[in-house]
Amino acid sequence: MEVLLRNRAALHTLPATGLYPHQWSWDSAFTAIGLRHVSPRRAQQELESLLGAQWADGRLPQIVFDRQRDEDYSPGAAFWRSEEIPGSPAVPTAGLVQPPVHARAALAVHRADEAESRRRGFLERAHPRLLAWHGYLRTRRDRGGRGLASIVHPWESGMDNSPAWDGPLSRVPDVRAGGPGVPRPDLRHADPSERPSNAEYGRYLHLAARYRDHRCDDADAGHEFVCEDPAFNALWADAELAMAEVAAALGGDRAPHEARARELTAALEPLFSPALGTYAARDVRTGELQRVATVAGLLPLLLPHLPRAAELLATLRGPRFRLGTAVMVPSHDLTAAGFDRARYWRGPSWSSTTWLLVQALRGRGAVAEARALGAQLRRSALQHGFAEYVDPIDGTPHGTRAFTWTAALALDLEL
Ligand code: 9WN
Repeated sequence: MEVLLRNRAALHTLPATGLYPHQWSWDSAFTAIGLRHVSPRRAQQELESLLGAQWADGRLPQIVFDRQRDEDYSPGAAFWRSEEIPGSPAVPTAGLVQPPVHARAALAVHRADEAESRRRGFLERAHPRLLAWHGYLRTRRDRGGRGLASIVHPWESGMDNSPAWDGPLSRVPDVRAGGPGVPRPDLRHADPSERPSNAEYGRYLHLAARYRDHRCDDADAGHEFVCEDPAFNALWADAELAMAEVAAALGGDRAPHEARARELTAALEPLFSPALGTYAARDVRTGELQRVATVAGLLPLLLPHLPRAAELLATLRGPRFRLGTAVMVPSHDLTAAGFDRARYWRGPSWSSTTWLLVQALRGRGAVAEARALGAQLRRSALQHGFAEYVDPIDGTPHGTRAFTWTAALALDLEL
């Protein structure tokens, strides 16, 4: 609660003061899920401020920038120059997106106080924007032509340096080649051994610059990074199920959203890897499935009609992820050679993915495991000052502290 107040800025909440001085897309959704218990109105405003930065094509941006803090994070507003791109909103934003968890958050916020939501017309105003957001994914991001959304940058997965991106990223030029180093204001606030490397940043910046230089129009056939991410698409399918509830609450038709969720669930099927026992990311440019088990490949467990639920549960409980015996669920396969217990998305456990797995376990009737994992997340959050991520084996905290979504999701699990 204190963390949520401390990180508050205008109508939204910063992921963390210092390291992340702007508004992030999926962070705001997770923040709203916690905030609704404290102030349903503030939770509505958290989402409304993000929805207010929607582009004309429907995309919800990865970051909404505070111009006053442009020196404090890279790449910022001066890099993206979104105001020069047709269809961008009045506020400066990044052109990329993040996972579509917003409809699920909007539904939770509405249900927290339906009278307040109706009084402010929250759901009526959010509904067309959420429809347009999902419409953007459907019409502009099906780069593989198989009914799934593609991401065009690792940042869009929300799991930036996940080993799932090592293969596709190896084919991306590094902006550092022959040029100056990359700006790393993040390293003023974080230990370099816990952040993505300069080699990764060189490629991240190349991809972001190329996307920007093509006016973020999703029509660049030569873009070097185009991937289907199982988590991004599972979260979209889950968001369609939330949209069915939103539509019903507004007296509309839930059926098209339920059908869409079923289609997305079926479209995920070719991403299942029997060898890994998880879904895996597909590089759309080469057609290859990435042979790495990450927590992203477990998130389809959120979907009720998933044909692979039994296999995913077995993997989650098995040696790769050790649900119940590791302190927390890791972001990467514990048995993999590249598993790194401290570096960002290459091993540590995050509260966002842990919270999502708690929801998935609950949805599948694994109530005791859901309760135990949720309790562990809360204990760890309180004990370590709401750390950004923790060592999944011994619980050592890493990254920044007073991290907003850790506080928000721990609060949600308490109530
Ligand atoms: C780039 C804000 C964001 C999260 C992401 C997390 C991290 C940014 C960064 O921080 O990414 O978007 O600078 O590393 O990976 O999930 O939304 O908390």
